[in-house]
Amino acid sequence: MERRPRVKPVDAPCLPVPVRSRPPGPAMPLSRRAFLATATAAASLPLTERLHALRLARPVAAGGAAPSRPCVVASDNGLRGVRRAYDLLVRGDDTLDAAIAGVNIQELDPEDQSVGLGGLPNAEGVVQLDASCMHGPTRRAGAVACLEDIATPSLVAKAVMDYTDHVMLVGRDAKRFALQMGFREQPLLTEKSRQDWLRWRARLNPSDFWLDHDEDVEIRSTTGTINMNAVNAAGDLSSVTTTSGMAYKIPGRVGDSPIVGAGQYCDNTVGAAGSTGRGEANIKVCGGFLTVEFMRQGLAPRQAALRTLERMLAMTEARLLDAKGRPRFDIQVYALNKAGEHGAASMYEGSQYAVCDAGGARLEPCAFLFRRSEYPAGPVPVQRARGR
Ligand code: SD4
Repeated sequence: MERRPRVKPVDAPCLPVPVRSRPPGPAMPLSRRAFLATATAAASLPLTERLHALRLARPVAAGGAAPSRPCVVASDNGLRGVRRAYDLLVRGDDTLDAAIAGVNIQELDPEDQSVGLGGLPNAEGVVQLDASCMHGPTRRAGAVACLEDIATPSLVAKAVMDYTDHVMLVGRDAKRFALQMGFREQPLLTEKSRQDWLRWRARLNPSDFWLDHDEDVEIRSTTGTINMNAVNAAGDLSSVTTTSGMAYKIPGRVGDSPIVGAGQYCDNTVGAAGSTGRGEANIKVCGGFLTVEFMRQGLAPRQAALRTLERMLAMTEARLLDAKGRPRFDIQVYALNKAGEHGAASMYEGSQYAVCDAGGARLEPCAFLFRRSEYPAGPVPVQRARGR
């Protein structure tokens, strides 16, 4: 007998939300003399301390106006999702239900190649999904990793949370659990993602037996992921992150997204945070947890996100840094506190995040540690296991 999912998946993608044209937030007031003094003093410091000093001096756009609740914050691909989640919060829905309904839009969108249906596959052409969630009011968490053939891993993660005494299920047993809970099995590899994978494979090694096609020079290997954090009018919080992970990853690889405390974290007394980008960098600093802890210590969400990035940088292995200590990857951290203040930061300039509050759904700029022009130039060096 086929059972209906006890957790109702959302299957109707929303229409895109128009981006409100909005002037960037006010720059931090800082005189030229003060900036130069800070920069000069900072020059003699070790890299991370120098970044810290410059970060305080650098006039980045402020992360939003006066805080208001409800508020929903997400990675930039969550612009439609934050609007949906916000609307659900306004009508009184639970914060985790609202956030998951928000990320379901990307999970079920075959055009988003970083999440759920249509996600780019692993090196063997198999789509393996990761997700985790946390419910602030009840202090519960759920996660799945390496889940195949189920388009909404966020809902499966919630089902783990709702119906088991465990926090995480993985691989084929996670799928078996999902099927038992009534989730529908479906092929997740779209024709577009399959073609991208075939091109990637053909160009892996010039001397293998797969022929390269000259017109196929552009290899799409970028990933996206969606993290969403929500606070309602009463100050209750929840968080969720869902992804197909790094494109063409080694089969079985699990990123940060399904790791509670890394890909996302929520403490109902403080706030919620999550991350997108190179998961390996985030796992090593437990970035979601760390960001919430920084907020607990009194940092504003944007400052907390920047601090977490500094820790990621400090924990980066030498092979991923250029001669000037700049990382060869990007990563973003998103943060929301109980008051409805929000902010986000990225290793490199140019990222945005989605937010929806009383001011509507919009994209805001992320703070950053490095200018885009500082991204290490030239070919990525051969990665060697030894010697670094
Ligand atoms: C992962 N953090 O699996 C994810 C991937 C990602 O933008 O967010 N890419 O490591």
